[in-house]
Amino acid sequence: MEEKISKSIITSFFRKLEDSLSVDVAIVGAGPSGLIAAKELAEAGRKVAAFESKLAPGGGIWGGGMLFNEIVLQEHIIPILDEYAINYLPAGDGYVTADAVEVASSLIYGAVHAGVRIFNTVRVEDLMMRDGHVCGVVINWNPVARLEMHVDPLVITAKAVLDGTGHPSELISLASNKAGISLDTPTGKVMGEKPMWMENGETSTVINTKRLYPGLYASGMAANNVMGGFRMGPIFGGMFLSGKKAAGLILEDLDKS
Ligand code: 48F
Repeated sequence: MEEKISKSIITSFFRKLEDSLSVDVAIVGAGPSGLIAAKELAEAGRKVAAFESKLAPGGGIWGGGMLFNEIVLQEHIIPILDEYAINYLPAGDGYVTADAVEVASSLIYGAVHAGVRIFNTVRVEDLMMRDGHVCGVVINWNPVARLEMHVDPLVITAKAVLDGTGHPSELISLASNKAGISLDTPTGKVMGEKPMWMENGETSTVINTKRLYPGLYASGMAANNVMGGFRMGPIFGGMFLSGKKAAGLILEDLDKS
């Protein structure tokens, strides 16, 4: 029996990995914006793999505000909550609250059931580029990176790559520093996140969600960091809308190619 169990896991995992060696879209970071974008893209019939360095996908949702596991959303986000059948309570002044655990698990479930392959504990450590176009991601086990083991990575090719890594915008920073590419920002470089300003941050996250280089897009707090937007704490409407917008932009470009 033990052999059968081990063999089943190995066989299914490698089937999943092998089938994801070449995808339409690689999502880096399974926070709220990445998960929402991933579901939208998969529902549009695209092959999507998401790579999350932590054991649990969900990013900054789980902890709510200061570990009080409730998040706040604007009332106009209710249709998206309904899409996932997420419960919410009115909080007055145009806001609702939702249970952080319910939101995180629903976004994960939504993505996986739309056909997204989520590879957790896998860190994207580099990009692949050809002829002025980002065309893949370089992956390794996150524990390998954390233990500083000298282990070479593997590569996933992708027509589009979405940086949903949150505050550090890891991938785009790397593309800017290492590949020296000029990003579609006012300075051509990563502008850097500004301090807390919830209202402004919420709006700017959506505006800042864009294609920064052929094949390379940013969503959520990564988009804000790249474009110099404000941070906004445990209010999540902007993250949800940013994920939707990123998916739309990627689909538009994929349809053209
Ligand atoms: O930060 P995160 O939740 O992304 P987001 O969609 O949402 C931000 C909010 O959670 C919150 C906020 C709300 O107002 O400000 O912060 O911008 O999730 C980013 C995910 O990316 C993973 C990281 O573990 C987290 O789960 N991640 C970061 N770098 C890498 C990565 C990497 N190099 N490879 C794979 N995953």
